[in-house]
Amino acid sequence: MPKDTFTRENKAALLDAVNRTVTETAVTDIHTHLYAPPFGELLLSGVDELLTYHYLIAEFFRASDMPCEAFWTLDKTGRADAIWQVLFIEQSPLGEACRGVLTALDALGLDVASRDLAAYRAWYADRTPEGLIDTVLETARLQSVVMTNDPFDDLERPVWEEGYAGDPRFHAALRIDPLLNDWAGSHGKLQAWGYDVDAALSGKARAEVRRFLDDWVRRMKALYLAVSLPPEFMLPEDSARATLIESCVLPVARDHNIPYAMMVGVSRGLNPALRLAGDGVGQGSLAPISYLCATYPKNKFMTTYLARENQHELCVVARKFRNLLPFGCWWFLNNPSLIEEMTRMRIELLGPSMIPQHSDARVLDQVLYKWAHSRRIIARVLCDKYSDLVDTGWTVTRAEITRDTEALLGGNFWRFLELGL
Ligand code: FIX
Ligand code: ZN
Repeated sequence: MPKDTFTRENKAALLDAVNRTVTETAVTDIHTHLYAPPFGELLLSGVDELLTYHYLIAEFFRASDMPCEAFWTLDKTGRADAIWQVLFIEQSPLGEACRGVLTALDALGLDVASRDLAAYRAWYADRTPEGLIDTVLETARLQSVVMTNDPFDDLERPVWEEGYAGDPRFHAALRIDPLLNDWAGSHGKLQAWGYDVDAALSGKARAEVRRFLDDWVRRMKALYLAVSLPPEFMLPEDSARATLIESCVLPVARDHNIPYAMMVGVSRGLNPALRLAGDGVGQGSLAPISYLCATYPKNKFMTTYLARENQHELCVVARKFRNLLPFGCWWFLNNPSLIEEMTRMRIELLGPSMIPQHSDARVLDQVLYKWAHSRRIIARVLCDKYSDLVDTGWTVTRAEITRDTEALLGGNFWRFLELGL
């Protein structure tokens, strides 16, 4: 048997090859909240940002008796100090988001055992943002990341309008939550920007919304259009959101041959006192996704659901529609036990025709932990699946493992973008 062919006789070598390949293959991170250098302070990094991630803020309020209002009066350093003290010193940092901070610091070569927050701050103070980006992307082995780009964001919009030159490592995704989830509040902004729209979404207004979307897809060179949606999201229905999706978003996405991504199941502001940390989850319905895939076969859709309960049905719907690409383990699902369960189920139902993970990183350094942790789990699942395969008498080559892993960690996304329907 050739050296790079694996059978049930050389399983140890097979498992070693899978682990190495998943560890080393470059990733395209298809959904993040990171920004390219020209966006300046919108790109967050450093230990204080890691510690004040909203996942940790939610956990802090469980473990501390500090009133919310008192916490929000602290500056960034004060908040980070409080979180470090309560979540890392007064109890063990067992939760996934806490563990993530430590994985990230360790990956950067910092001494996690020292528990020396001042030393971590001093290390970061010596880095330039550009140097840190290079180090982090190389260490995490990320080929590129997709940003979340919101034309309604007053800090972000001017950077685009002033002629953002682009950075090959950072791609854009046009995010349209205010448009679809708050037409009553957002149509006035379109008017102010020179689009002749009205609250009732007349024929003229729909054409103008299409012009708005078209302008921004072009300006950003957006790889896809995206929105997050509440558990109640439904189609078809008589609502501004439904009209905007069917009459504006889908025609523009089709014209540009780009996917429309829906992230479903977030209950915004479940506990508003926690601000960004106060969002919750609710079980959604797959009916709108089936409806869209069947009714618009010339459109491409990407979908992730926030509720664990929706994951199996999403796989089944994806089996029926090649214009649907399921992706990632979003937010409250981005925990080892749930990533493992979802990745196994997706491989079993869809083979390697999906995107197992995205980072959702809000802080640059987070990709170090999010990808390290997920790579381990993806590798474990693939080891089991290839092992089951060779048990049948099938043989697997190193080149085939590389092909499948590259598809899962980025290739499927790029191929889906190229797909013509
Ligand atoms: O809507 C989103 O893209 C979410 O990922 C965020 O709103 C959320 O706050 C987050 O960071 C989850 O990981
Ligand atoms: Zn996100």
